[in-house]
Amino acid sequence: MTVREINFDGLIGPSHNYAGLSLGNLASTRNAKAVSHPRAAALQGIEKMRANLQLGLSQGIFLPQWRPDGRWLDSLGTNISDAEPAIRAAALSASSMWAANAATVSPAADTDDGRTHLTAANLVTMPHRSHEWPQTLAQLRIAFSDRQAFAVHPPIPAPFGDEGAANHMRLCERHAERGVEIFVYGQSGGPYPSRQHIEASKAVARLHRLDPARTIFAMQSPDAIAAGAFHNDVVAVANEHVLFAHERAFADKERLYADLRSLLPAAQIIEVPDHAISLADAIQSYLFNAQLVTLPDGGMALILPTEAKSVGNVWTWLEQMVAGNGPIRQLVPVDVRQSMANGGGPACLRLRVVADPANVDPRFLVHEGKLDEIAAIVARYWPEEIAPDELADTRLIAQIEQSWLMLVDHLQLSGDLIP
Ligand code: SUG
Repeated sequence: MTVREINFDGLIGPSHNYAGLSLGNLASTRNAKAVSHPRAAALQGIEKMRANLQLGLSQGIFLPQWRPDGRWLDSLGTNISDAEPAIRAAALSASSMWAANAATVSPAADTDDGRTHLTAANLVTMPHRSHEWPQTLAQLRIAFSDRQAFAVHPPIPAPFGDEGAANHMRLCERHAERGVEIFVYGQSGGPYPSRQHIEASKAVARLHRLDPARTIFAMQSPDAIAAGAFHNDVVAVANEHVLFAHERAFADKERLYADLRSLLPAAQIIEVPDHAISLADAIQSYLFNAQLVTLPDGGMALILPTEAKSVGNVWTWLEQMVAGNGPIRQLVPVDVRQSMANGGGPACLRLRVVADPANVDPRFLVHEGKLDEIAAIVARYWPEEIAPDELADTRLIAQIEQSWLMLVDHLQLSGDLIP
């Protein structure tokens, strides 16, 4: 049995567009009504997966969702041509690409019944994301259908907002060993909503049968939310024994760091001081929205957006860090600009699952050859661009639907996923 970390990336769907739907997500607001490039977006995501494979990491995939979401529109008593523009855009959103918001995952080593638990996130705060969970849950139930290895839970009921792994960190000595799980929740965020509620975080921890003595609930700093950190993973990331975070990420960092160190003495906290990189620069560059991964040789790499190279002195700081004697040894910039323009960096695009790949439905695992096939489908069918006033165009809708069907059919998932 080889338990390892598998990164499941959300493939960017053919309806990817910039509708400015996420209040508090500065990139989404800034790029509202820009022309999007779904084909280039998906190919960028595929290249990121390829780069991960080349680093020797295990890679999985989640499929885009069926859009427009006719069921959701139906439940609102409307349809894609009659819906108001905001509802239409929400029904067409490709936001399930940000797989870090698909679910919260607790690996088997942390749970009382020795199974890996996954809870689909309800994403109730943002209307365009609130209808993601049924299709997410359907995919999780197929990918992790082995009931001896996995327990897949439906979402926490509203009104308790849950945004999944983006507000959850796990520290341990090695992935397969028992860890400490940290749930980060928000309480206030100035003009912006806090999307993760403590009631939801506590419910997930209970459902996952975690040891309360090894579970931490930490409040996100209201300053961070107000500055645009709508999820904790915009200002902090953890991997094995390393926590890499901005100084102003948490409401009470001293307490969090002390609790973590007492539960995991090996923990190494790399804090970026505000005077070195301001919260604003951290959020603009998304340096923390990185995949912090352990490479096969045991060193760690930070897979981060190319934007981190061009904001303030972020890159210089990072280069000094990797030149030092710390655990992070390598910087790997990746171009995910199409996703970044909606506030989604490399870490948003993936869900980490620590498990034995042999227990996962192989249709959700990828290798180079399969990525080539998926890229060919994307290149052939995905729309090249979408302008905001095209969202009601029946030809575009037909193209989006056909693209999805071609992909799902190719991956032999049509029998399971056709809505
Ligand atoms: O929920 N953007 C997403 C970005 C999610 C990033 N995920 C993590 N940080 N883990 C969001 O705000 C923008 C959609 C639009 O405006 O069209 C959007 O939903």
